[in-house]
Amino acid sequence: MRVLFVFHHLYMEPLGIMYLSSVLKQAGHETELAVIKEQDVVGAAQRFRPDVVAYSLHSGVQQFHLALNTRLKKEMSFFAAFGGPHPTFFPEMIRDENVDGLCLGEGEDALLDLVLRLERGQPLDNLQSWWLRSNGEIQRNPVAPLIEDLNTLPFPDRALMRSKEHLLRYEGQRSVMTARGCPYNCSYCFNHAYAELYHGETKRVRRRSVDNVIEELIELKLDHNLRFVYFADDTFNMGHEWLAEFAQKYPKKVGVPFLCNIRANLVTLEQMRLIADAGAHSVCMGIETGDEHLRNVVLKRGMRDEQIHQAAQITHDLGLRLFTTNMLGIPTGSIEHDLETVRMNQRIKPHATMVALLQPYPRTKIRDFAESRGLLQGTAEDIPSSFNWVTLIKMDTRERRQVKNLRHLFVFFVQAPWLMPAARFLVSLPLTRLYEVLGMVFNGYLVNTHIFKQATSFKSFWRSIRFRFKETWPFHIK
Ligand code: B12
Ligand code: SF4
Repeated sequence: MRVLFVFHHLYMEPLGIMYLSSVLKQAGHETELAVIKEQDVVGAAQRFRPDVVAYSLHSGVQQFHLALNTRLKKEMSFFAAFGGPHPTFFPEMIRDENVDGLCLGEGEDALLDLVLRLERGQPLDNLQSWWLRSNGEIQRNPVAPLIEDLNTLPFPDRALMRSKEHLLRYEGQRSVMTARGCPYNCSYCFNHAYAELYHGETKRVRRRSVDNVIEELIELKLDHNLRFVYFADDTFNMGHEWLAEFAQKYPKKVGVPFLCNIRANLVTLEQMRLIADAGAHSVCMGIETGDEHLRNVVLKRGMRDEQIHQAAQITHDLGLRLFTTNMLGIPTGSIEHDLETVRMNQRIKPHATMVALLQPYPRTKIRDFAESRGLLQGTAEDIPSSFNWVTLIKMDTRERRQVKNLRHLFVFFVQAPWLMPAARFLVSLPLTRLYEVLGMVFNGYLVNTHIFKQATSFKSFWRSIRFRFKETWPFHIK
């Protein structure tokens, strides 16, 4: 069978579809990838003649995917399969009459089962994890259990990306996941909703063995121009024994600098030393908000100010680069709370920051919270493709301008605290577009050079700026 994956926009390697592609190829099927923002997807599909078109999407890009699918359906006949975070948390999208089926949750076994049934011409009854449309009826099947042993999975299909390398943001960087899942329940994140979907039946966090991870990395080192690794695990700093073994093997067998995500409340000097000894170059730590009440009561982060300060201090002491993630426009918060987030970053001195406006994604607790307080506007269909600029949290015009401006100026206030006395004035000016460009250029520079260890060349700088701008371009069918 021929399966065409469709993805909206490349930035880092899309590990989800790369895993799906590997599983299909292992079973003898053919796969291809078409990227909406870069390619004529209709032409690519006409050339490849897929039996299945597999769309992978997050919330915000669904309308475009549905329109593209309708267009493709007019040109050729295929099974239209949808999966990824949006269909998982908003399966109501099956109402679109051109969606043949959508997969909730993990997709490896589910997609393989579907393709096998289609190949054999068997009926699609009781296909676990799928909502299917047949003869105008919707069949809703329960999710299959999560894959317990991740070592049984083949490595992600890097060959799928071979002709698309130039579309990724960073040259020589590979994404790798050592684990799936996170034990925390932050109200804005998909993890608690995922646990509900699986009714707590499978272990929430599953981690590959160190040897299995190292084997993948050795392959990457041999076959690809591996210069930097991004461990995309939700929370990397878990499991002392695992980290100790990793710290012992990674430097000898791989020895390439990496970035990983950490949670401040789990940080200890001993554990961070293991991560540093393994060869980490940078760590990404979620601050989200400088206000402890908002952080713990509204966002359910379970993390005190003191823990954040200590974790940052340890990171600096070990010579690691610190990257923080932050959110503005949190429901029931105000510009004062957002300025507190700036102040916290000033105190802990990150090398670069990432700032987004809080986006209440479908099935998240923060969405219910915002709705119950009358702070939600629009529906799941109104979510924009990126949460960095537009949010469905209700604000008046003045507040919205302040929050957007602060988002763009955040990096300047953090790196140059002497600007703070002018902060309230600067964020009130109608200069959003100018701030956006300035912030994008300055923060892009800091992220590239400090966090992802890219050369300070004009080429690498231009490549990343081009990506940031491209993310904001509207979709169109070529
Ligand atoms: C790494 C990451 C990124 C990276 C790279 C994303 C990429 N292009 O791959 C970066 C930092 C660029 C990023 C950006 C964004 N991300 Co992101 N990201 C993640 C993260 C942490 C890991 C993704 C991953 O590789 N997962 C591992 C793979 C194995 O899982 P998967 O992708 O879900 O795929 C599995 C299933 O979903 C399913 N599946 C997927 N597609 C399909 C298709 C079919 C047909 C089938 C059958 C099954 C199927 O099978 C796969 C294998 O089991 C996830 C959280 C998470 N842990 O998943 C958030 C997450 C996906 N991101 C999210 C968001 C919102 C974004 C942004 C929109 C944020 C923004 N800046 O505006 C952007 C999107 C920009 C873009 N162009 O992609 C949300 C999505 C929420 C939602 N309801 O849609 C998530 C869930 C985090 C969260 N907030 O809860 N992200
Ligand atoms: S710690 Fe990170 S990945 Fe885990 S639930 Fe919270 S936001 Fe999600």
